[in-house]
Amino acid sequence: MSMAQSPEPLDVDRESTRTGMSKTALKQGFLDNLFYIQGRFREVATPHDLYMAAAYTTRDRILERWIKSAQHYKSNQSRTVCYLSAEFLLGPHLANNLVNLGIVETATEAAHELGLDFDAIIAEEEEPGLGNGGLGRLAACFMDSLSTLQIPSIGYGIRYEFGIFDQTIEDGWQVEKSDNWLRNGNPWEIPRPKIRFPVFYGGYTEQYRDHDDRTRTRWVPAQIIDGVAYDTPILGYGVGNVNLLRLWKAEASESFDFQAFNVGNYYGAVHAKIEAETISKVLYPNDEPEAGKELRLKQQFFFVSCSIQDMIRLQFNTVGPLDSFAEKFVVQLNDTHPSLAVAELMRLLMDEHDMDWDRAWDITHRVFCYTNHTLLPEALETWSVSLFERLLPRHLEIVYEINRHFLDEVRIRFLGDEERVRRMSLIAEDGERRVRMANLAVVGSRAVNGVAALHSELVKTTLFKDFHDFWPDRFHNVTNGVTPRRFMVVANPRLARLISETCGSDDWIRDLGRLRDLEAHAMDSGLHERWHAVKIAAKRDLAAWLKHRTGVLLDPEAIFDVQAKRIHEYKRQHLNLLHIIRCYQRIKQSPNQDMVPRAFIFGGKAAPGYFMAKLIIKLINAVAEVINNDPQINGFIRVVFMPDFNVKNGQHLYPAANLSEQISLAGKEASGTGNMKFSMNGALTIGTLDGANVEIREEVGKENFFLFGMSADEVGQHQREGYRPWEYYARDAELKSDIDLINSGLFSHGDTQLFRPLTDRLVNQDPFMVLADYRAYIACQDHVAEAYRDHQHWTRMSILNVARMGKFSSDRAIREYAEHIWRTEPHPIGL
Ligand code: Z2T
Repeated sequence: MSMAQSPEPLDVDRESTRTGMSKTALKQGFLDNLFYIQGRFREVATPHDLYMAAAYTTRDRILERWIKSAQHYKSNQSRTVCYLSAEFLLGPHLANNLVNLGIVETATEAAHELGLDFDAIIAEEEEPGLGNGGLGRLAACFMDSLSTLQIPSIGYGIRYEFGIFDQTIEDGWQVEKSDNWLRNGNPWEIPRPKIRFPVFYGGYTEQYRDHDDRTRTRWVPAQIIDGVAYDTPILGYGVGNVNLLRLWKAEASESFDFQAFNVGNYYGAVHAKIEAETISKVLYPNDEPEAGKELRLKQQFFFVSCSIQDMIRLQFNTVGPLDSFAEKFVVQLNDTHPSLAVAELMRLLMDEHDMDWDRAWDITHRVFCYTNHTLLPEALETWSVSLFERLLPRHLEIVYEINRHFLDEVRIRFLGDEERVRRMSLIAEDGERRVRMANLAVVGSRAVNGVAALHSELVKTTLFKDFHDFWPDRFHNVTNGVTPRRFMVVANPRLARLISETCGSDDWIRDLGRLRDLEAHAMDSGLHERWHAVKIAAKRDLAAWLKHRTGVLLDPEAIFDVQAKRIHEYKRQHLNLLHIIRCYQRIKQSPNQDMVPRAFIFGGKAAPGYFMAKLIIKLINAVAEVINNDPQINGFIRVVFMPDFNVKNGQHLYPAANLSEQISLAGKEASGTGNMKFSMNGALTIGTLDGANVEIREEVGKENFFLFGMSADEVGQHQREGYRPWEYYARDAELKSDIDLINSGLFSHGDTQLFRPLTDRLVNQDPFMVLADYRAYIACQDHVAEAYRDHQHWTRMSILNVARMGKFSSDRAIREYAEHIWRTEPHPIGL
């Protein structure tokens, strides 16, 4: 960490071109960076050169605040939140940093005076897609809010060389292309080659006697890999605080390399380098664990070990002795991916820093907190004991020892209840023995939370019922939130401006509850007109974007009905499809009926190995092709699949949506966060009582939310009574004809077999009860269409949705974590 003083301006020019916020300073800074870093003149610069110069000019202004923050945190020995996450789905930095610096207008004017197209410069940025979906994006929103709330924090993760794949659609199928996001350089990161830690793998453990004749354990690894820090500054909105996102890149250990050279094995040394670097090479593109992938376990241990070693280094650099480690640091585990941290901290405290078990455990279990993100049983991580032992022999010993202490406690409390002991054990013993990472995380943590009220209840009553019986006070809820900076101000500047003008202030950007001020104007016809105009403008922009990318032309007057999220059966994109097919059949049967035009828009990636999800994408595109080209439909309904849904593309989608599809089977979506992003941008929701939908509906009012379908309780009941989807198929003639139409080959050039795996699964198994909710969904969609006819009323509902979304700011979520879980205080850095 830099010990330097905040840079004193050497002279006026330097001050103004590196840190000045005036238009002149920005222009000069930009031209200097273009010349001295990019080696370009204005006349020969490529669009990418211009983007890089803009990025450096912005970064210059952040760095000064960063050094100030680091110095303040250090000298105050501030309690620090460490957010450990295998994923950070950041999205593009430039526009977001300009908003947080408060210089969007000045920068835009500066660019125009230089004759540059600023929007084009911003669009040049390749986004760091270091995450799959909600979980990774949540981590990014939390980083923004931690800085904005001035809470000292470090995000720790992996600097994947390849992030989530780029999706293209070829012949209707998803095709994955590798995401070479670092190809043209990354101006936002600062490599820290001297912040480097060794990470051990494999080998064996042995006992030895130390100087005090105590028995100690030594881990003799078979492989050592170095983790090198790459830092990205995360600036808060309108504050001087800059926190750190520290991502680890794997490199061959210098000492290992040297050994290979000594025996003359040059090729061996180079090979070791290549193998070492594979550890941070690529993000696993699944939203649930891929069974038994050794490299994935290596990745998890890699970033966990580097991060904990770094925290111990910081402890020595700031506070001193390790006894106060749990006062200096709190670690939030983002799902179980980093839960090896529990065993790794124990190992480092005992084996490297001389602590006995009890002292080490006392610290460890006060440091960690764990967030659960799913109830889906197939998404709970376990690792086979044999793989675990081969890779992390010392950690297996520690896990066993934690388990022994823990199960002794369980046995004392629940005498003779060996069935319970078996369920709560860190080791699953049915079949091949496996380490249960969720149980490790719960046992090793001081607090456990779910991500929406319903989900946190289900965590207590189903998933972790035994643990809740045992430690009721350990369980919490923190409903997710999203950052209004990126998802309102950056994504939807027109709406942001209208809100600020209507409320007479932009305070809502840091205090989202202030959106309530809009309610006073919800009946104001002047506002209605402007609100509608803002939405139409966003719809035109999106339509142009989609026309350019897909060739499909949408009517901006139509209802923009959007479902954008990972493709998964539990999210039920196929339920949406059945409604589209119903609309299609209705028009075919009575072509002259008066119906509200709709544009059905989908976006989302399927895990490359998830066959059924990929088939759903193919079916969306197949249905689109038929409907969009049927002259009888005549554009009344249109279907389009937005390729490569990611943060950047999502920013085009949220502002343009009229209707947000949140139609998962109740009890399956832990929270959802897209639901919040849409509603904040004035879309109405059609949704089930699942995840955060429940709370969104409570906030916006049930009259402003289109609810349908079974509740989580009803789902459970229905399943216990025996669910027979084929009976729905047999009894509901329209449902039957919609499914039969898929099987007819109409959407597949006569191929009656292509979609059989999907339709057979619906009729015979239907694990996510699409057929049970079909009728209610169709009826609810009919209400939506009727409601849309009354433009005044719809606009009023849209305004009220935005006005009542204050709760769903990630600032509120972070405040709850800080107060109830972390017990951290803000440390303001002045401007
Ligand atoms: C993920 O994005 C989510 C849960 C996971 O469980 C894994 C991934 Cl990659 C292991 C999502 C949830 O599905 C979603 O409901 C939630 O809003 C989001 O995490 C953030 O909590």
